[in-house]
Amino acid sequence: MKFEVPSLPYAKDALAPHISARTVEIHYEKHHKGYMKKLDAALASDDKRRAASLEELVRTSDGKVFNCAAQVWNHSFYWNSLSPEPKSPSSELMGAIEKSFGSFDALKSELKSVAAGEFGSGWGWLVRVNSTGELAVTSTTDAENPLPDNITPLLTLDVWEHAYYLDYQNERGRYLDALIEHLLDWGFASANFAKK
Ligand code: MN3
Repeated sequence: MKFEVPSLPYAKDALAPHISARTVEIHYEKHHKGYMKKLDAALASDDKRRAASLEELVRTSDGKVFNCAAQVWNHSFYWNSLSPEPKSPSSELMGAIEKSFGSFDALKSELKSVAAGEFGSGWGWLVRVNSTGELAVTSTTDAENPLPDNITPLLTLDVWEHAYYLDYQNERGRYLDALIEHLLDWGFASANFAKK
């Protein structure tokens, strides 16, 4: 298996006080790396799929391999969606935000409402719909992600309970406020938006 979980892009205590070092430690070391271990085990005797890229596996697999590969991909994307020193949107991204949502504040409020409304475990996303070029906010359930739908993810918010329960218990909304107000890195979203 050539896949490895990438290093965190910051120290484990860098997101505090909004996300504690203990949450990052368990989320990254146990959950994120745990999905990679399960993916390794699921592909142990499948040389063909072991040769695929992680993104190819996400796009073409189903069942357990999809679930593990997508959870590895989603978590790497999540860590990069957050930053202790988040940047603002590029002027190109801000233009698209205003076109699709009316204002940056309206987008933030939509992100919170859609991510908070995902019924169980899942993910909130800001995406570009490649067929129209419009931005949209969506949520997905469990390991599902927007990659197989010809949609380009720009940012993600993990709304599995393990992402916030130690810090916020059942209060998903307070966790989402902390992400949206303090940690979402619009510089990362701008770089993803610039990819054609
Ligand atoms: Mn998670």
